[in-house]
Amino acid sequence: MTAKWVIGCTALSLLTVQLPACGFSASVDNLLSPPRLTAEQEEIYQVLQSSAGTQISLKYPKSGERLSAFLVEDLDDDGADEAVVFYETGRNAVDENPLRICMLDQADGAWRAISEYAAAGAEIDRVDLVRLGSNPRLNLIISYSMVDGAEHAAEVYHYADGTLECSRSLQYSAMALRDLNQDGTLELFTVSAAKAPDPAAATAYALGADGIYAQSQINLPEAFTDIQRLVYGDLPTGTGNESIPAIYIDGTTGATAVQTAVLHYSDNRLKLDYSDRADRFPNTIRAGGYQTLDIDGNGEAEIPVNTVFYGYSNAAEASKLSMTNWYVCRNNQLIRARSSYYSGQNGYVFLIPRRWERCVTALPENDEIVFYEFDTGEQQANGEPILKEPLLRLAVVTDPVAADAMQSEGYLLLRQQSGRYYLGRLLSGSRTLALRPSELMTAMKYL
Ligand SMILES: [Ca+2]
Ligand SMILES: [Ca+2]
Ligand SMILES: [Ca+2]
Repeated sequence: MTAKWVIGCTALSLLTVQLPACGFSASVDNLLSPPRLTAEQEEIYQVLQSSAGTQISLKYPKSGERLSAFLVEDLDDDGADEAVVFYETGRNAVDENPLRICMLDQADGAWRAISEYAAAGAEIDRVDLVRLGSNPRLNLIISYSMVDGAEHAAEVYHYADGTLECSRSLQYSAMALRDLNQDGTLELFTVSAAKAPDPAAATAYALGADGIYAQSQINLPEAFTDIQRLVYGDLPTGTGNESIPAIYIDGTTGATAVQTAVLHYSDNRLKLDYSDRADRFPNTIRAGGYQTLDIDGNGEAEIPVNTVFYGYSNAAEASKLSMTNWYVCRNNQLIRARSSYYSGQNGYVFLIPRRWERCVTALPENDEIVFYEFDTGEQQANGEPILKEPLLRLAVVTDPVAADAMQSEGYLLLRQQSGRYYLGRLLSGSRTLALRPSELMTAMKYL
């Protein structure tokens, strides 16, 4: 079970963002052996066995805050708890999905099974119990992954008048329960990859007081074949200091590329704020590892796109090091906010100080990245820049002895994280371009 949980959680964090990253609220004991049942769970389990048979095995959600096979809550707000149990039954046919949900209620102090349901997927991704929109009822949202692991489904239930009603069945690639418009109520948000003939689409559901969903769907211009992640951030409207909460969708296009579309939700409607257009440059297309994130910590998300480092635009392809530019969206256009050196392998971003822009470049040297001032007036015959003084060396090592030795040579230890030592050596270079240690500290972002 340990392996399966860990794989499930890793896959979730890579593929989709559904509320907080996977919660390891289960204790170490829980991960090593099936959780011991409480007296109440034991009682419910006995009733389940007499209803569904003894050949059953409990099933546990892979992520989220509710990691138990038992959900015991007051679902209909009548003051008494109901129970929902996830399990597989051993008496199914070969081609039948064995995953089941059993609903139990109490009468005269004893549990009794009310109904059994076939689950809408092979594994339970997560279980949430939330109010949606302005409707006061509690919704039990069970999310599933399919056998292939790529497709997902969710069912929204509520318990009323002694029956568990399903108000929505959804299929999606990424899902979130989030207050998209920041009005104090949650919406259910899904994004589906394109599946011919259907385009990729985003859908928001808010549940009205009358129990009817206000549903808004927009088709996404990109033919996303999968959704990598959902990212949230403020998007300035261009009017004073006003900003709106926006949703950034990093989706897969082509074999390994990623593109980003930006939306927001207001007046019960989704609206598209940015998508790539063939006639505009730059576009958001880049390799899959480059994820949209708030790189400078100002609340607005930035989209990373690669280009070549300053000074190398006329040089041969082989000699070029990638520089990553971080873009924000304004009026359906990308505006560069910052430039950086991005090391996906070592898990860091070095934001290029503004006074280095267009006059400092970077080169790999002996497993380090070295930043040089270059001649902005002339270049070498092969198109490469004429390098002047080095300004900074960045190194990442895993050996503590090596890290110690480098510090005695004058490297600063910038961070120690996940078994890695991040080190930087400031070199005098030109007086106007030399960095202070505090500037180096703030320029480094760790992923
Ligand atoms: Ca109840
Ligand atoms: Ca809301
Ligand atoms: Ca930002």
